[in-house]
Amino acid sequence: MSFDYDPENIFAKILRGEIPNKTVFENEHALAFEDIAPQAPVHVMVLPKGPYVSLDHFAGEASPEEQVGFFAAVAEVCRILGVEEGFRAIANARGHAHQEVPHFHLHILGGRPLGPLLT
Ligand code: D5M
Repeated sequence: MSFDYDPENIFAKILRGEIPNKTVFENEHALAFEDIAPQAPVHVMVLPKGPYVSLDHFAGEASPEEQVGFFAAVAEVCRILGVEEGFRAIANARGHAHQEVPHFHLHILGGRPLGPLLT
């Protein structure tokens, strides 16, 4: 599988500061911000700063430092969000999963009972 990153995707523009966002957390590895159309009381995107299209791209090609840094940021975001009672992390990839933005991101959803995971 080859991955072709589009540097003009909307999350790339957010990372470059060209589009505003409601930041929850940022460090050298990751940015987390509120989803523009939240589907739960807590709905935050967490994305690595590197140019990765999808979870399989990130997991296959990001360095160990980028991967550890990203998942450490996810843990910090969960702490900030206060989702002790539970949350769901979703990564959509490509057409069958309706990925809208081709920069890898995790949706963190919570703040209420979410019900069973449906396909
Ligand atoms: O979902 C992409 C998600 O990104 C979707 O829930 C809307 C959100 N989105 C799109 N544009 C913005 C901006 N500008 N700010 C915040 N959130 C945004 P996926 O289908 O996983 O690619």
